[in-house]
Amino acid sequence: MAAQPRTALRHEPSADDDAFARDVIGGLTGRPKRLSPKYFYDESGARLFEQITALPEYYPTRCELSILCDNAAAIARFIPAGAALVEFGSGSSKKARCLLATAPKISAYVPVDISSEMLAREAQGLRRDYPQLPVLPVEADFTLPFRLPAMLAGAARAGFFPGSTIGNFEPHEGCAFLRHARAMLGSAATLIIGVDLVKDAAILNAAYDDAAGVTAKFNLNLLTRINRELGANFDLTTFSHEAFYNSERHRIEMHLASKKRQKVRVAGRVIDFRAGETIHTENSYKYTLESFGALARGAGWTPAAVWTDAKGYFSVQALVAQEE
Ligand code: AVI
Repeated sequence: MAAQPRTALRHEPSADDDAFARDVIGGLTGRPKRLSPKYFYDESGARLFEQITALPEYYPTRCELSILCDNAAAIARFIPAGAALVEFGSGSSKKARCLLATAPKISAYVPVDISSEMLAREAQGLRRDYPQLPVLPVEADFTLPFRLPAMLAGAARAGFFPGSTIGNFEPHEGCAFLRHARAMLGSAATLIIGVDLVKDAAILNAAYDDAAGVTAKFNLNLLTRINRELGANFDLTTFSHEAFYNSERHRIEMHLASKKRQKVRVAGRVIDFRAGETIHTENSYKYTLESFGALARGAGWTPAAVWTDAKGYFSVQALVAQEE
């Protein structure tokens, strides 16, 4: 399941809590132990992720913004005239603004996000800055099927999926997401997507294990969240952040490693850790232009154009829907 950077809602007990408890217990009693990266983004996690995007070592956000701004006119040419722009996991809509500023033919902007607070705040700002543009927010988990506003019936649609969030999906899940986006956007659609690229391992390792320790805090915050929401007793000083590039699987792996043999209570269960045992918390897949092209083709899209930064670290790609 992909991570979804977002602003968290105030915590109130809900059916989601049961799902969280079930997922955490299932993940910690499995072998190897794992937790879904979607749980990184409580209020503190969302704040820490914002800090990560500004770190000197974390190149993806800076590279993608500069690609979008430097090539906005060329990218906008792939958005069909009169199309609605649907952004999956819109967050602050900062990146979409590059496109909105240069693509006057967009008929509506449809930010899709799980956080209603974030959606309401950003929609207000966008309506102020683009008074002619209908902004139609949709509160939804974009990884699951959801309905587009009825107003869009019959309109051409272009998707926007920046941030290389596709990299947090397992490749088969990424393929399923691209298929679902293709079905939702229709046969005349374009998808503008940010994809992080394979590169020197030292650059990747630094991006996910920064000198200031912000990514370590982001990773460890998952244990703080489990302590708070599931009454667990993780001692954070006994776990360490590990991040490394797995060159065989083309992915950064993040783990939390237990520094000693210990028992931890979680939601009424006792979980045993061996010294050095890890909880696998995230994968961030990196693609080549060829490997991502193959994934896209297999999901019903044809790669039509690619833009990269000068160092070739990151790509923004235009995909067009294949004929049925
Ligand atoms: C949200 N996602 C694309 C980030 C990434 O680079 O995989 C999440 C992240 N994890 C650690 N640093 C950033």
